[in-house]
Amino acid sequence: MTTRGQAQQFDKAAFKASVEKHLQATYGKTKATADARSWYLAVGRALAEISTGNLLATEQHVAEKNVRSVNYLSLEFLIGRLTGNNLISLGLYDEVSAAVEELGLNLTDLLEEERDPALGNGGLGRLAACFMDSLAAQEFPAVGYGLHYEYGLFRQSFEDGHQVETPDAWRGVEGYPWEVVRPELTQSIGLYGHVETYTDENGVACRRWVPGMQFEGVAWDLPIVGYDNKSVYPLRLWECRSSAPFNLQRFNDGDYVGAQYGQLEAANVTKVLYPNDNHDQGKSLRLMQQYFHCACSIADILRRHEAAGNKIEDLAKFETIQLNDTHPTIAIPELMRILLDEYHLGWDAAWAISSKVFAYTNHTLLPEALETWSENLIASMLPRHMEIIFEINHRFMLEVEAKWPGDNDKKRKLSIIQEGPQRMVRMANLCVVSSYAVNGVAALHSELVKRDLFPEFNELFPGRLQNVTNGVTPRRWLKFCNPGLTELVNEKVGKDWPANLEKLSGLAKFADDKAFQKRYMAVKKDNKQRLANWVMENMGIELDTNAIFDVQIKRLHEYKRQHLNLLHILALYHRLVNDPTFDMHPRVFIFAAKAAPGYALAKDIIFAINKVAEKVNNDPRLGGKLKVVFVPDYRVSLAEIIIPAADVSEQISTAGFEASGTGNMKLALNGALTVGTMDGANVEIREEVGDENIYIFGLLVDEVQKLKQEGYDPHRYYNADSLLRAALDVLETDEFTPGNPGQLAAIRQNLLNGGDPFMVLADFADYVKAQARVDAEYQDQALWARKAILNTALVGKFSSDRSIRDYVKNIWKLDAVKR
Ligand code: 7GP
Ligand code: PLP
Repeated sequence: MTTRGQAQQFDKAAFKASVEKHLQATYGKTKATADARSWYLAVGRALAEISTGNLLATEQHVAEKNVRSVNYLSLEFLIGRLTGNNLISLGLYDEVSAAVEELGLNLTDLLEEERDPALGNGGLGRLAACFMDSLAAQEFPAVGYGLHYEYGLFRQSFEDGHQVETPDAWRGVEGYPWEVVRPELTQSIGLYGHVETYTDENGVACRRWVPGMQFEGVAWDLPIVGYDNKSVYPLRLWECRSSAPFNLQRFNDGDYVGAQYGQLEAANVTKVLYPNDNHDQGKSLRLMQQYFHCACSIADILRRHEAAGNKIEDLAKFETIQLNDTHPTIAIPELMRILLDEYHLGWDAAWAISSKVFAYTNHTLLPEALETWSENLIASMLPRHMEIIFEINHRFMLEVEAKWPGDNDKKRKLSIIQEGPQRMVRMANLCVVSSYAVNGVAALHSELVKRDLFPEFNELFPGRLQNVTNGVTPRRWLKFCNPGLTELVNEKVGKDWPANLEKLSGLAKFADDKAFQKRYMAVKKDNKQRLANWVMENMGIELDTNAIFDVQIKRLHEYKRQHLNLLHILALYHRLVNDPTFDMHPRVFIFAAKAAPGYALAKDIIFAINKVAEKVNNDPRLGGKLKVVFVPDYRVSLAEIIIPAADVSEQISTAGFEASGTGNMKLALNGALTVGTMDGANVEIREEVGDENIYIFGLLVDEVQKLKQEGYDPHRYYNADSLLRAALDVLETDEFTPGNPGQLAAIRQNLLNGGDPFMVLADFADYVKAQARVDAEYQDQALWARKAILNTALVGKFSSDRSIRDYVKNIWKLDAVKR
């Protein structure tokens, strides 16, 4: 990896001295007592000196320019390890590698010491991380706002095939070397209490919130280092602390225990990330997290605005706030509250500002993920916010009445308040009503948002509902994770593709070049060997790198259909054992996925895959043709090893359910061929790479919906297909759980008697056919190489740089600020 034009000035001697200083002064080790971890920490800290300097300088530069910026509010940022990536962005990879070598260390080994900051669940959090990277790379002024969870996403291990969760204290005892605390940015945040009316100095009656307790929000900044430039933007993570030894008011009221109870709660607010992906659990502590996040972030945005000498009336001119799904929705009534109660603006003036500040991204159509909060909960925790939400809704209902006079069904459907025995606040409705732009995350998804989720909103607010197709950062997801392919690409299209991914299209002309094909496949082979070594070292399973590496890595969810993949494996197993005429190219099925701790069926699927793996990996009848590996603890750093090694990418969600997917983009970029449904961004990947370079199968969105309406019957498929029957029925036996028949039966139950909610059986036959094509075409290595090369060449559209430019042009309207 080479240094580029904008690389930092690097003084090797000074850097080494800084590492040694931190080893001793910060981490209390001598060269004699230091272990690999303390060396990693010292190197990280020495590098952070550089990035922190640039962070503060960028902050000052942007403030002086007094330009418009975007504030990306997200409860999750799944950033992954920073050291390797920041070295690439700083342009110092080779220099630091050489410097640490002189200290007797190996950089690759040191990088392995870093624990992933797993401050997100999956796609939504990882997207936020790619977006921050692309904002910094293109120097669009931005601040990322999130939470400083003490525990990130749980760590996963397996005990007898079952998922076991343990807490993830990602900062370790020593703290994370890349973060810097910003005590001067501390915010005071209220909760509970009551609302009162008072008369101001002009004799006007006003409302104000008197919180029942106060928390402190402490800011930690992580540096988002711009690739090949000098800008570093903050990812600002708020940590909750208690502000006083105890709640004074309650203490004085004689409520001694209650006073300290508040203390205990403060410590809990940012303790742990909720481990749900595409699922809303509705716990009150989660609402507290959401409000704490929003209140700290809004206060910080207003602080910056005022410090620059700007008028509050001009807020929307200087700041836009992107809501990453509905999790930060409470920022809307929080800004309104401040404008009304603290700046004393009238409703119309406040709304004129607020309704031009917020934009909202929808990431899912799954009903169980659409957040609602009970009115009672909001009213007790945030009484003034509940009043404001009612007022927003009241005015909105007047608009609905004006558009559709007398249509109460429309009002019931669109209202922010869902009526019922327990009234609920629909956060998505609040977002759509209060934002100047709403977007879905892939073309198909955005169409479904308009057509199925919010058709009336689309009529009421023409143009508000838009699309921005997701993307991934080419720095982490090609340059950093796949050095072999990087070298090859550099040679063919030059070195500036990481900042201009469309340049990869220059590879297409080598797709039929035999020598290039050989080198491309040799890189793939090396990456497969690297993964095979990892699997051997960590799991003791031997993998043959001549086999097809078939990869499904993502959260475990019924809609993502890991169980469809499993049924295919069981079908292959059945045929290998029972059908002497059947043959196949050796294949390794690689899974990695965490299941939400409360999601029983997802855990059953993990258990089943692990049990099937135990059996097939040791069954001599299979002649080594079939291997199944469930790699534990899926996380960004594991994705970085698996993705470059993949031949086949499984993107097999039920059409209409995967909003976009981003794993699909990373895998295609690294030369894996997609086996996929016409869902999410698969549709656009197919458009880019061409139908002959992707394996599309299964029902289309409209077919799924029609089948559901007509009455879907899984038994129909079961009765008609003997291979499917064999694959399902073996789950009832003790084939994979000797002596314990029925341990895997829950999956079969769900698919047959549970109605098969995600139509696994309907897509099974077509899936098996697509897989047979994969098997046949892989055996023609030149043909396969051609297809893989074309995948790398033609997915330049899926750079998150392009996504960010789409946001900038169509929604945020920002100018870049070069340093
Ligand atoms: C995910 C979507 O499921 C995935 O399709 C998309 O690529 C990703 O967001 C980024 O847009 N959604 C979540 O991770 C999630 O938890 C519920 O959404 C709010
Ligand atoms: N989790 C991690 C660790 C990832 O790196 C990614 C994307 O690469 C995802 C989840 C999202 O995967 P998918 O888009 O397949 O759901």
